[in-house]
Amino acid sequence: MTSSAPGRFITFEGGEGAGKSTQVRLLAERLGTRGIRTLTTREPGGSPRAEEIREVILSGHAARLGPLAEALLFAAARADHLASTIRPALARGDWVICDRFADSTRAYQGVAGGLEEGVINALERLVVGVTRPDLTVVLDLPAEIGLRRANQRRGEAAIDRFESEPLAFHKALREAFRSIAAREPGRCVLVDATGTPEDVGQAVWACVWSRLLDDGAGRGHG
Ligand code: Z5A
Repeated sequence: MTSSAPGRFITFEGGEGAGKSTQVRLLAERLGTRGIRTLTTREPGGSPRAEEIREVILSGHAARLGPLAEALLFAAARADHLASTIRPALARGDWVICDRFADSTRAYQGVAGGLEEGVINALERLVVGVTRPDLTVVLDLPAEIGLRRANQRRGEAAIDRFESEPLAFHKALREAFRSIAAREPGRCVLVDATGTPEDVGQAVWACVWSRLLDDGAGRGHG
């Protein structure tokens, strides 16, 4: 379940406004103070070509093609992101911290969007291959709170493709992420995201420490 490259690969997952971008930044700062070189990135996007695909998806134009075509676009963006950004960074020994990754396809296009699990599995095998995260932090938050946070942050800007889905969709997403975390406890950790950014950051750090840094004698390494 770990990537084959020397760096470490950490992903953050969760519903809208769960605080993923905030926690990606806080974790990178914290690892930086320990002298660990990090690369922060996001999906969809994270490479110039994948960012172009991101624009198409989030504009909502791809939605009318249906869930399979939308999932294929996410997969195309991910393939380029992995080839251009993630795998080279891991090969250099950097720690890669990614805001969303393959579990988002599983939750959004699969569970909440209705795309068959077999299709999602096949795409994941094809695109992700062995470059699976060493650790996935699932930020868990009631959908209503996450949407409120996302709305406050957006202000007057236009609502995007997924934010415009009904509350039931966002509730299904939360359950999807919770069930992914429960199914893969070796890779995933569920973190309560209702506290302050600092509280959540502390909980995230405790997971990263125990899963990836603790050498067993309390000194840590990396
Ligand atoms: N998607 C998909 O369908 N399939 C896929 O395979 C992939 C993605 C990879 C990308 O949108 C969309 O693509 C996404 C899923 C779909 N759905 N949507 N929309 P995006 O990248 O534009 O947005 P996002 O990934 O959903 O993130 P977000 O909703 O923008 O929020 P966030 O990164 O989780 O949270 P944040 O930006 O850190 O915080 C949001 C606000 O809350 C902000 O004002 C913060 O200051 C505040 N905040 C953060 N933490 C806290 C705490 N702890 N307390 C209070 N306030 C907080």
